[in-house]
Amino acid sequence: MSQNISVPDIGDFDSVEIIEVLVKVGDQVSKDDPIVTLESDKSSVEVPSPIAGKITELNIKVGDKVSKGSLLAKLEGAPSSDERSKAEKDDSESSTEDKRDNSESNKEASEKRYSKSVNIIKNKNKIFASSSSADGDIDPLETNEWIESLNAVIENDGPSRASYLLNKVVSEAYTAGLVLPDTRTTPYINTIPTELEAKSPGDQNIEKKIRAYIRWNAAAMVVRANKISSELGGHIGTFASAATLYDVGMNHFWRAKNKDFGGDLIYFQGHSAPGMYARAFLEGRLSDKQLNRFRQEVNPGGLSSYPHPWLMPKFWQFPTVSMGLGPIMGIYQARFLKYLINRGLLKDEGRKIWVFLGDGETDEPESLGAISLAAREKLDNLIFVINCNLQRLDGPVRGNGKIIQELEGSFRGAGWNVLKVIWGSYWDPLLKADKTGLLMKRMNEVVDGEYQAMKAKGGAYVREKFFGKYPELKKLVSSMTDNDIWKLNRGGHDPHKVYAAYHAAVRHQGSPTVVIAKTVKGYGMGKSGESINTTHQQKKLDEKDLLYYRDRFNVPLTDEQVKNIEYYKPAENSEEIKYLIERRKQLGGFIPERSSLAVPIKAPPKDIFESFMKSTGDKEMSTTMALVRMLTNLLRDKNVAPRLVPIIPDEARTFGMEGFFRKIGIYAHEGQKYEPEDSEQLSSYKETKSGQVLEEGITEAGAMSSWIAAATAYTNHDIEMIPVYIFYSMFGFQRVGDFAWAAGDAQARGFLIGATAGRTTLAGEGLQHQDGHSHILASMIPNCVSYDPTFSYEMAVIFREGLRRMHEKNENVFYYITAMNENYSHPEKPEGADEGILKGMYLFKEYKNKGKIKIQLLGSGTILREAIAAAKVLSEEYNVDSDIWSVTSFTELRKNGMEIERKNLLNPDSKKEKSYIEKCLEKRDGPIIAVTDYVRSYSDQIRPYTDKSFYSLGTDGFGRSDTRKNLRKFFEVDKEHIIAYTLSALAKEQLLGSESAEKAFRKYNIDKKKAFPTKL
Ligand SMILES: Cc1ncc(C[n+]2csc(CCOP(=O)(O)OP(=O)(O)O)c2C)c(N)n1
Ligand SMILES: [Mg+2]
Repeated sequence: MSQNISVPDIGDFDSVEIIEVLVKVGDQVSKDDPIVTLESDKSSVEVPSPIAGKITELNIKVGDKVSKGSLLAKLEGAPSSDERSKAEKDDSESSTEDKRDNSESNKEASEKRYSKSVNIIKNKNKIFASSSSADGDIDPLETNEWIESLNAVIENDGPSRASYLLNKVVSEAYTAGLVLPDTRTTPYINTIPTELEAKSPGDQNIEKKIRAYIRWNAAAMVVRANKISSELGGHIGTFASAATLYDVGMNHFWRAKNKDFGGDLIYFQGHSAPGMYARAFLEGRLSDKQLNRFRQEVNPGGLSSYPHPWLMPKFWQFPTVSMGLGPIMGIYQARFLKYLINRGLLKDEGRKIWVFLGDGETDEPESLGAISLAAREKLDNLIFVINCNLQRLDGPVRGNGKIIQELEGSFRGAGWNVLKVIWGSYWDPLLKADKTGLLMKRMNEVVDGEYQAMKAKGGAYVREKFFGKYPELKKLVSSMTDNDIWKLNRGGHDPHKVYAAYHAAVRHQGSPTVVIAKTVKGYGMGKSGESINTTHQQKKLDEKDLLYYRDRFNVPLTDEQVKNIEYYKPAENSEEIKYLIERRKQLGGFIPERSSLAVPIKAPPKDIFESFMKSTGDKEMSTTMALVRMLTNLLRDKNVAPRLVPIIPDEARTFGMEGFFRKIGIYAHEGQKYEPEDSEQLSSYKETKSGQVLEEGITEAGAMSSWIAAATAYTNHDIEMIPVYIFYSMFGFQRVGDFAWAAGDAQARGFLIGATAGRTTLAGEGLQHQDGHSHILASMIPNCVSYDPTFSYEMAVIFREGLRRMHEKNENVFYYITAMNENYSHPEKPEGADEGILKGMYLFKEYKNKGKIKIQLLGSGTILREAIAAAKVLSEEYNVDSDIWSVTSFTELRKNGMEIERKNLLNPDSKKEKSYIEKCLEKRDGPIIAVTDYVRSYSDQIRPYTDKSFYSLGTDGFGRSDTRKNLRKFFEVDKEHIIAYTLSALAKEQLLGSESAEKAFRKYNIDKKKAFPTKL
């Protein structure tokens, strides 16, 4: 059967150019294989073959203009149902590359999941034994009848029938116009009723001892460090409050990565790090010498203050101490894990992402900002544990309210499974004995400020202030001593309650879970720091405090040993150590541990980039378009294609990337449940479960978190991925700078693209868009390699090298490249320019016509083109010759300059080594004029590394909307200003009289009275 391949609906474009013909007569093509690439002035898009078959006729050639319906080719063939799409093929090929043994059968893999048995709600005889008049009940008998009816339904027809009836009744009530009470929150009690708690199989006695030793060693480590110097700091109170939350996970839930299993991923709360070191010490992974080096990292072997993979690359996985970043990065990590599974790149092993955060940390917008996404994406591989010790650094988190209730409302509202762990087991008999409901009422009415004070002030205070409010409650505890009352524990310190919550959390399906646990900050620290406002910064414990701490947790150390702040570690063959090691063995190994089994990606063939090395002739395009075309080409390479992760926060059309929607699909875990409005079009909005594009919506923080997840997949999932996050205008580094820093710490590998960059290049948008400083921000991150290319061949050389360094050679750097939306023609790559492009500068053009006067003209990005134009005028009209340097990276030049200068200073007797800038410029005459579309400090970076006079022009000041021409005039980086300022600089250098400059100022109407742009 012969079939025509015609141009489908390409949206608003007519008469677009064919820039590539990707098949020839006789070629066998699969369905969706690209036939030609079309390019409008804004974007390029491939036309796929509608069916599989053999090309029998080609009706077009490169350069032809086509419109909707134009005949492109004919082919012989028929659609074949078993034909797998190219993407699918690539996916399966790449997943077999994974070094980890993936041959395991699905059955075995599924055994590594937690058993699916959910907590079946058992029948309860009574929900409330009797109702109370204290809560305004005007007819307790009637209330009881309702409750008994409900109990009868639960008993006879089961909980789901009871839920159904309740829902029905509630719906009826809404229809009748009743205003029902707010149900975002549940009573201030544990979510899991006592009788439904899963029981821990662990040996509680041994676990208690282990926990005590870990607590002790963590505190001892901080106190010891501060004996060395109080500069060193550290925290005791946070881990003291969280020890049980971590210990239960370590002993029973968190499965390590090993050759058979990918491992659960745990985001530890940053300043609870001492606890993780203390456990690793008992596990034999860290020595006492290393503990003694807590926060003394300058010499090798120290332990980092917080989780920093850069500093402890074999230990820490996630940098979490900048509050708020851990939670959102954890959410997107869970989402990215599902993405890898849904794309067929990883098998589903039921791995979990656990994220620990403080209650104060939830103040950060990033902490809660993506919780609705987590629910929407049904991330049941995600578990948050919020340690609600009711305090942050300065004082109570919600003194006048209840943080646990507030969080419950937010998470429930967002669609999470919420498990509150508020009260410990000692409260169980009291709650059971509370026939009036008053205890729960009291629990509900006390605010966090009071709860905190109670734990600071002792049992008598609690009796008086908490139970004393109602005579019935006072009576309830009348047989208890003050000490008994003091022992009434909080849920987060009760291993039974914590176990039950984690057990339920890992089995929950369909939505993420948050465990909200109530604890005491500085638990066990007594007068020196338990539940007091200054707990957070307590890093010194005196002898008395230490003895108290030892006694409180029964740590078997003599007074003398306590005074010496000795660590405690039982013998290797003690039951505690054997137990601890055995537990971890059962769970597959130690946590945290950072490793990578990822296989490097084979570099794509050179020809993928070859077309960009040639001149575009009259054809104009932007560097953004060139990059998008490069990515399109890379999607044809079988090694690279499946690993590319294009990430865009709602700006694909801005960058001309809409062609990716149809070609590789937008990732959507539920596929596409609707027919898109533009389904007939070539670039229609295609959402699919195996989609490759991460279309994030308007969240730069989310997009950056996705990028970090993908950029560290080589270690967290043992698969090398190539994330390319293209952000819009200044909403890149400026918005997500802290994430970019964390990415450096995490040793991310991938591309960040600052698109429509440059203060005057993104013309119309104005002050809060035009980016004139992202390169400065990027330059501060030690392992970020950044470039501001002008021409498509520069972009190609840089991008290719990025792929090679990061994904083939596995260097732990990431690339930041700015791309512009200004269309212009691109010249051919000058012979031998590659090295200079990568090092930061190369000679683009020389004027040596007639002039005796010479300048070194350095430019980057679009403003290089203004410099090129200025050079021509300077040469032709003013007899000033120039060497024009394309500076692809002032930042890379500076790095080299700094390093060489230091080397020379360290070796005063040796022959002076030359920096790359010096090598380029040493034999060249004249002062340097450097021009960029960025603030002057960008080009000023290299000032110290050259002896030449240096003048920089840049775009300091607030941007504003106007045309490019007017903006460049305003910021004084246009051709005319470059000419005039160059002539003036030459006058200052006494290489030329001042008349030329004055003439130019007049000729170009340069207003000398205009204020400096930063003041306008
Ligand atoms: C972005 C950021 N701001 C400030 C800090 C400094 N800081 C460290 S811990 C802390 C208080 C933490 O309180 P919470 O989250 O309740 O944790 P807790 O120690 O109580 O468990 C602050 C403000 C930080 N680490 N990160
Ligand atoms: Mg707190």
